[in-house]
Amino acid sequence: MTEEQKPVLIREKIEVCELDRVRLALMNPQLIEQKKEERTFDESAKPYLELTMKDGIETVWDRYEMQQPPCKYCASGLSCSRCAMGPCRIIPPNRIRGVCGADADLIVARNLLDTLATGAAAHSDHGREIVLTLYGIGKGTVKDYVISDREKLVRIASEFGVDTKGRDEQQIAADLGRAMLEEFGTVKDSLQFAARAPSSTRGIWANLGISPRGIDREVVDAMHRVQMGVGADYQNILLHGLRTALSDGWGGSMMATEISDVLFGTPAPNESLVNLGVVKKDHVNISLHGHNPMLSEMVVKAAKDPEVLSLVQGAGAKGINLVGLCCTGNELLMRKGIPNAGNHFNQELLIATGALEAMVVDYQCIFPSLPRTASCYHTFIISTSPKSKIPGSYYFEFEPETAYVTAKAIVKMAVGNFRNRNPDRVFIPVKPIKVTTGFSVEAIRAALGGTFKPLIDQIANGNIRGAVGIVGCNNPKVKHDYGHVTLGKELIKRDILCVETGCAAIASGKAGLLQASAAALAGSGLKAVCESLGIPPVLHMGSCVDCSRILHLAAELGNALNVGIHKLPLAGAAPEWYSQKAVSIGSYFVASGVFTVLGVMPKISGSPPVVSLLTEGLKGAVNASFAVEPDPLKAADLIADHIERKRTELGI
Ligand code: SF4
Ligand code: MSK
Repeated sequence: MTEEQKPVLIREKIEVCELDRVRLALMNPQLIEQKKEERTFDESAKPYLELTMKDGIETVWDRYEMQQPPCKYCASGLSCSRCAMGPCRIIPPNRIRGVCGADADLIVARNLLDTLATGAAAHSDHGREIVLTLYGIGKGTVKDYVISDREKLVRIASEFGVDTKGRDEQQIAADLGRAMLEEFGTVKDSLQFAARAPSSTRGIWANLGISPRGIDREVVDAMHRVQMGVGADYQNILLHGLRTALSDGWGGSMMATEISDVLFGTPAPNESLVNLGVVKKDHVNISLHGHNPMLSEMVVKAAKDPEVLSLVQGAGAKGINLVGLCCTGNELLMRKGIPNAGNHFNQELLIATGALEAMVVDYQCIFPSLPRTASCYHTFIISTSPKSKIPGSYYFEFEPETAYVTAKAIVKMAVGNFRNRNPDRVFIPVKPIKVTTGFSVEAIRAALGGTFKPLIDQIANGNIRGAVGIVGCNNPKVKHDYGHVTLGKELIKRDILCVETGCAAIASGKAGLLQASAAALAGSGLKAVCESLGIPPVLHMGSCVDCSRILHLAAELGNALNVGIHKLPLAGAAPEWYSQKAVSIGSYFVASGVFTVLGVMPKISGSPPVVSLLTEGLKGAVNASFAVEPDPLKAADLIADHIERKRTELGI
């Protein structure tokens, strides 16, 4: 779009009816107090929860209550509406097959593969958009972005066999971009980044026939298998789920991570702030929410534009305060030190500060209800992706070719909205918490003196018993942030290093675990290591796609010891997951050999054979499995036992 173009309002402006608010408003202070404590573990969220309950402003917790009790067939994976002969439900003793003849195991497995493929597609499509931008830079069609990490560009180009000698950045970007785009539909037998995995891990994949091939192919193959009349063997369906997940972890997500580093800079340790207290009373506040850093990076640039700054002065504000949310927020926090207002369940509460001029979103994890929440305030919801149009939002079509002009128009619109703010409704009673973030694989290696040997030595001598990737979202089935924080605290106490991404990492930040001083909460071995390096015991490794950094780190450790990933004292955990993307992440962790504990039961309990395959049977295939444990203290026991078993097997 050009600068003259105006945003389009998607459908009509949403107005929340007063009656609706009166209906939802809670008058009983004791009930409000009780619900506030039941709903969240995040101290900064509590005053806002109280406010929204008093004012009848609907939040995710209210909608969750409205949905109770859930359909037990759907909850256990036993309903299917895949074709027009249905919908069907498995209700023993009489209804034990759908109209087509599918039994409980098949229906559950198909539903799970569908879920997983959705998540893998979301991550990988995000990755493709980042790579397309790199390619556009190379071809000269994208001019608003630059290569920020040339060394990494050259390193990855070499990995992809792209000639780098004597060639400029643009030429390398074009060839690397093209080579990566071809990964989505490659006819090769395996994705390039999968070569990073230890040979023993790759051997396991090859033996099982799950080496990840073209990313689009695996997702299309998954969609084909769940069509009525194709896959009828639940085991075969789930095996392809592992392959699809691997194409995300070692393909789409890894490309998203690596090329985001090339374009926007490889994260290095930096200090910032988190929680809802990052909003500033006297500034124009703009939140950046979603997953893809392309738009948000450009908004950061546009917020410094002299023309925009003169408008800010004219509006009577002291400046522009950009704050991140969810994973777009993680990307900005890791690379730019932009403060982060919170994770998934902070998105509605951020609007209740009354001081947010605009919430700018790209895609994924954005509640469709945000315009309803915003209609109770002056906040604009600004959507930007043709894939993620939201009724009641203002829409600017974002394209890499015109990124700066669009970002500037968005920031100007937010600045113009400052005058509509009602000062009497501004509510910022909380103080932000300090965090240290930016632990990319490169940054960890650098902190260790250029090699992973010191980390391996500390694991071998037992100061660090092992490492756990804690990842994933918030889910109203779990008290907000309780699962993440409790598990993290319990593990570091047992000398287990935590590496975190996504909403888990932000939860830890809000709880003070991303500070070097949190080493005091760790066991004596981990504490000594953290203090000598000046690092927190919980390392922030980025956004959801950056779970690929955790895979990469695991691969580096496996390669250094010349063992498969499954031999290492590692584990994964997703204590509060909700998203299809989390199903893909958990599955590529397990398929790569990492035991993974889920805090929320997937919709599979309707099929004991599927449950048994995922929690036991997979051990015989990929040497790792899932466990489900809602209590984070018990989950810590499972993880610690697993890590000790792996240590014994390694003879350390
Ligand atoms: Fe029913 Fe089979 Fe159609 Fe599913 S695919 S809706 S089980 S007939
Ligand atoms: S934002 S996928 S709620 S981690 Fe990545 Fe958070 Fe989960 Fe979205």
